[in-house]
Amino acid sequence: EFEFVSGFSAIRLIHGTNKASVEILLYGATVVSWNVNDQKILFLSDKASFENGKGIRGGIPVVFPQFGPGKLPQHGFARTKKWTLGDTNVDKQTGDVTAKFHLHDDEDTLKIWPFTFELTLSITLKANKFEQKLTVINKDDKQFDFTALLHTYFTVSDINKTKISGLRNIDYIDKVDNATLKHETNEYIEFVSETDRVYKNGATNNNLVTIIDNSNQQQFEIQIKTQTFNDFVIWNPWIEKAKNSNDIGEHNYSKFVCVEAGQVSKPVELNSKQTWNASQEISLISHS
Ligand code: TA6
Repeated sequence: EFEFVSGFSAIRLIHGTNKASVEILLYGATVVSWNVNDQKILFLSDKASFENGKGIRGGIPVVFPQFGPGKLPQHGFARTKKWTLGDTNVDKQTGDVTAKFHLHDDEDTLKIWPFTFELTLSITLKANKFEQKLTVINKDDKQFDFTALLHTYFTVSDINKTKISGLRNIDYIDKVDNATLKHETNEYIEFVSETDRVYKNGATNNNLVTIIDNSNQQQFEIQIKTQTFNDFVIWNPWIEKAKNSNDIGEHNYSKFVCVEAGQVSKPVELNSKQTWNASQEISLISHS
């Protein structure tokens, strides 16, 4: 079923099984929560700012058409625009709930990025899974290039006890070491300091990245499967940067890890009138 929250500024999808729910703001089509059996899978900072002009600190902001800094505002404009709600659907057999969100060019986007386009973010909530499919349509009569990413913040009990698997033997750009290109030799990525890496084509080799939260007996695994998003960004700002950030704070640094499916190491070149699709499917494997 569906519920509108705070005067239509957000929509909640509710599944009949596992008390599963997802809440999505029209602002950025940002998913701000995904809960299964009262467990909060996504991190949302208690200092997150919901004011216009900023991405939300937590949940899943959509990065488009530019990842990181550059000509456009950091991480592009999709995460700070108001999207519209399109079709919604409940599958009568499975109870799976889908909602679609749309964004297209307007006066403001054309000023900084001179192309006509349409984005659709389709979100499906299943009993213990959650899917996001991003569609980009080039409506212009010329080609445009873009990068795109789902900037997913996962809750962990303690970053010091969190491990990520599935990225072994993949080259990555280490953004905290002068963007040096390195090769991942470890089975598990662990966190001991600020981490900001772009695993290139991480998804084509393996197609499955797992987050293992090992704290206090509480063990759960989250699996991320992707299509077309060929890169994975892994980020934790660590203590100092969290402390100096207005919307994170020192108390939050250990409570999340960003594992971000995207296409960022090589921009997509999309011809006039062409469509590009990419998706992630996140599964909750076990929890206690
Ligand atoms: O995806 C990682 C990253 O690009 C980091 O470099 C870090 O800056 C983070 O995103 C957050 O960016 P934001 O603009 O939301 O502060």
